Amino acid sequence: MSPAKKAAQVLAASSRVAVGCHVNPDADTVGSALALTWALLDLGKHVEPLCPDPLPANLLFLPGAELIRGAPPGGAFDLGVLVDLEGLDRVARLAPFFEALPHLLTIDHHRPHQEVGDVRFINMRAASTAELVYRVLRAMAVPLDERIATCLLAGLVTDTGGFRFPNTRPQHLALAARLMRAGADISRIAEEVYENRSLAAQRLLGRALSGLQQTKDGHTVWAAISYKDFQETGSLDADTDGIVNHVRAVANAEVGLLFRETRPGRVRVSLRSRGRVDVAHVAQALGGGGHKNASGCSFNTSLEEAVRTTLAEVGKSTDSLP
Ligand SMILES: [Mn+2]
Repeated sequence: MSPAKKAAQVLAASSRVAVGCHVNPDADTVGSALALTWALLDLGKHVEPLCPDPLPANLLFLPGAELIRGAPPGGAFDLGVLVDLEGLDRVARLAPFFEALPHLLTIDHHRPHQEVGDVRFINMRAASTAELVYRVLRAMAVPLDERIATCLLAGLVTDTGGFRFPNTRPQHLALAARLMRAGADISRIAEEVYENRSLAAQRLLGRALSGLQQTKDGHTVWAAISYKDFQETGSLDADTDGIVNHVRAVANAEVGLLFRETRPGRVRVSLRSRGRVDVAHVAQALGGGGHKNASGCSFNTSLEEAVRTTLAEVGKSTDSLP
């Protein structure tokens, strides 16, 4: 049986389902969770979508965003579904709740660092979790409507960088067409997600880009945002979303890095590759994880120390490049 059919079977057999999104939620985890929520509600099931963090303002347009709760609900559940996450640590304080459920289904496209769930639908070649959820819904014979299509297309659009990243394949454009025919408005999704930034977030972007630095060989470009930058612009870590893609956009840069000192002594790093360098490999060596072209890790050190350590590890992969 295909993993999509197996997932569909487990969902069909459950009547009370909790769906979990990852910390620092993005459109793929939230869109996937909400598409599943609508489908299961339509089938007459009790569904609770959960997220350990509040949704960023640019995802509140997603149909059903108001249904997402931050705390585990009361009552018994037969099934937990985790979407777009590769380890229980990614649901943070909700982990004990999901771990205690009788069954756990994981639908994801990240390289797993934990075998979470007794039923797993993992496809690392997928560009988004949303397209895997689409396959599960199709296996369940759930009809697409505007709500479900909007949630899935939001995940697909953002995880392919608006169909520009190297993970974009013809099947993604075909799926986007299918979702648009079901009522999803792609230009509204793009506007809501990408052109909804606060003034503080835009000013933070300006600071990050004005401090861009480059290694001597030009392969790696990085920006560092200090705790002071956050304080002086009145912005939050969620406002750094997307900045790393501007960093990588420098001509000939193979790797783009964004360092954020989210609080003194705590640094989070986003790594992006154009495709020749496997940044999942780099992040794993530094205790993090992710995809070949997009990964992350964190440090409990100063900003300078985090930059030095990361550049040394990235150098092992870029030194051999021409
Ligand atoms: Mn994803």
